[in-house]
Amino acid sequence: MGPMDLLDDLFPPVEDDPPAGVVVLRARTGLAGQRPAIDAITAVAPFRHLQVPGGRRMSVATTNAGARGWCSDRAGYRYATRDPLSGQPWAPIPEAWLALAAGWAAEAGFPCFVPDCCLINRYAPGARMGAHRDQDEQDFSQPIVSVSLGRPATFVWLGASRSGPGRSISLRDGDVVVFGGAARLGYHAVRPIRADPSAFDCRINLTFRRAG
Ligand code: MD6
Ligand code: FE
Repeated sequence: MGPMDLLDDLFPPVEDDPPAGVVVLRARTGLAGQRPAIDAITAVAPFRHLQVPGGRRMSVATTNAGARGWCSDRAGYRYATRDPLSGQPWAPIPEAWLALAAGWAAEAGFPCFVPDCCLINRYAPGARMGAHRDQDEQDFSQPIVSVSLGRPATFVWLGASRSGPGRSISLRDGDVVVFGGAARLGYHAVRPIRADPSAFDCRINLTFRRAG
C-alpha cells in the first residue's frame, strides 16, 4: 500500500465531472439481491481466470450470460456463442436485467440498447483490470452499461492513451457507468481491490454489451 492508497482511504476520489461520454448513475438498487441469478448463470458457465494472448492469466474471474460471451485465450479476444469450456450456450440474460440495462442506457442518452452479452467479472481482494479498451464489438455506436456490485473499486479513466494521465472514479455497490459516444473507445482500468480483513466478499462487475 503506497501513500496514494492512504489518501484514497481518507479522501476517496469521487468524480463529479466525468469525461465526455462517460455517465455515472449512483447507487442504483435494481440489481441488489440478484446473487441467486448470478449463481444460476455461473452454474451453467463457472467463473474462470481467462488466459490473455500473451499467456498470463487474468486476476479477475470471468463468465457470461447472453447469446454471445466475451472470451480470451492464447489465440486472442473474441465473442463466442458457446462457452469454450463446455461447448454449451451461455445462460440467457435475465429479462429483468435487460430492462434495467436498457433503462440506464436510455437515461444516458441511448434509447434503443438491446444487449446480447452480459460479461460478469468477479474481483477478489487484490484483483485488478489492466488498461484496455473494449473494441471486440461490432457497432461502436452502441454503449456499454457497467454495474458495480459489492466491494468498492477505483475505476481509472485513461481516455485516448493507454498510459494516461488517468482520472479516478470511485465505484461503489449499485453504481452504474454508461460508456458511449466520445468515450466508447477510451482506455480504462480498475485499481487492485483492497483487502479488508473484516470482509471476505468480492466485487462483481456486470457489463452489458451489444457484441454482434
Ligand atoms: C470493471 N469495467 O469495472 C471493468 N469496460 O470492473 C470495464 O472494463 C468496462 O466498466 C467497458 C465499459 C465499461 C466498463
Ligand atoms: Fe472495459
